[in-house]
Amino acid sequence: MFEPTADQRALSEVARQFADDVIAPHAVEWDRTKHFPVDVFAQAGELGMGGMYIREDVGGSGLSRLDAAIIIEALATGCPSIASYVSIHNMTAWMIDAHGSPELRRKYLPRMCTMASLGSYCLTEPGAGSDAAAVSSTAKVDGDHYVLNGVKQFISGAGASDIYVIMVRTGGPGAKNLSAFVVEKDTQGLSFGPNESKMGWNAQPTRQVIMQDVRIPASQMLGSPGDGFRIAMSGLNGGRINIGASSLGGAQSALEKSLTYMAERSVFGETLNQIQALQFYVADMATKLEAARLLLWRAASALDAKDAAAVQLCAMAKKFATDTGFEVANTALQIHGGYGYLAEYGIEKIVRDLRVHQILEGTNEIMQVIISRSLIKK
Ligand code: FAD
Ligand code: 2MC
Repeated sequence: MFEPTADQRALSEVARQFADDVIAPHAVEWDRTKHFPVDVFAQAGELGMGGMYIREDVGGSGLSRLDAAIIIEALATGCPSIASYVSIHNMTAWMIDAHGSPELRRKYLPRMCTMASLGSYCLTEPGAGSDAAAVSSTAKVDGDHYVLNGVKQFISGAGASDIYVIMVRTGGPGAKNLSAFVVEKDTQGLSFGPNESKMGWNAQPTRQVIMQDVRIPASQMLGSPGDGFRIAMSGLNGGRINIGASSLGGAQSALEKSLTYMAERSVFGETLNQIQALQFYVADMATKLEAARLLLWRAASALDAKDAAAVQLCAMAKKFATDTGFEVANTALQIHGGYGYLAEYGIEKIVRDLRVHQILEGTNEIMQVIISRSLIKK
């Protein structure tokens, strides 16, 4: 629990090497040019990162949530936006693995595990963000098909991804009347909005997913009619751990850059690392990261163990790790002085990327709602 196993250390080293060699050297450029590096995802897929906790019979790696959190943290030292997209892809694939029919699993997962096919998770709508059960997109039965209509907002990877898991309403109001469907990119009636102009996460596109009479076989449904909200939420438990891990990786890299910079930069005749105020900054940064990491590992272990407390632990870990990651990265920017504000140092990009982790996969206020509900039983 407190110490990764030798296997977990090896996974972390492979992911860190990949981040150092393949991602980090290009991260600032990809942010500037809004480049979504599909070829890099294919390389990550070859290393088993496309189906981290997918069963092995369809090409998955069969790892635990704790293993995955360790991998995502290491990957995010290269670029949190890339690592977070890898997490969203894995969440989408896991929903098909856990809730799809044997046919859907065989049809989609082998290519998703190698990241030859990329996945997107489509829950949010213009009128349904935090209140996810307010989804108004619909799927109406038409013989042995369903016809989907509506708009999904803020969909990561949209337009580039091949596979869309979409939650829509198949009955009356409320959480119990949503269903989840797998929709392929080229399905007639499916289209995408323009790539949103964003503060961060520029190495992945964010677009609307628009459904206009999208007709798909009923066999594309995950689980049964009415299971959609539960499926969506169970995907998010692991997603929230990974978003927290991605924040830790970004912040860890900002801390490492700060230590290097402090050894090089001189002020008032001494290097920055001789100044006690800044020494205390890095001491606090490392301490907070370690505390957040332990809570994250605790939550991941609870999810692996199917512990009844896993939902609130995942919410605690998401909030604590994403708040901590942002705070640490922002302090790293301060340590760099004016240079931290320049794009070429790569610090301001980490701050921008980590800011959105406090908003997506459930805002940190919604994490407080989940935690407080578990404390104050209704
Ligand atoms: P709102 O729900 O309108 O919230 C506004 C404010 O009110 C927030 O501060 C919120 O915390 C607060 N609030 C709301 N309800 C409560 C409450 N009960 N108690 C206390 N405070 C409350 N969604 C997907 O489905 N798939 C994706 O791939 C995806 N990717 C994203 C990528 C980016 C870059 C962004 C920005 C968002 C993405 N999202 C995605 C959507 C994201 O999950 C939502 O933005 C988020 O859940 C918040 O919803 P909202 O933006 O509608 O805010
Ligand atoms: N895990 C498993 N089940 C869950 C769950 C979870 N995390 N959260 C809720 N459920 C179940 C819950 O147990 C209940 O089941 P049952 O009817 O059997 O009792 C059912 O779902 C309905 O739950 P609630 O009554 O709690 O539903 P409510 O409408 O009150 O809202 C809330 C729950 C606020 C927690 C949920 O709407 C939420 O998580 N909102 C945030 C939305 C979000 O995270 N969006 C992220 C989009 S993806 C993204 O941003 C990406 C970047 C990919």
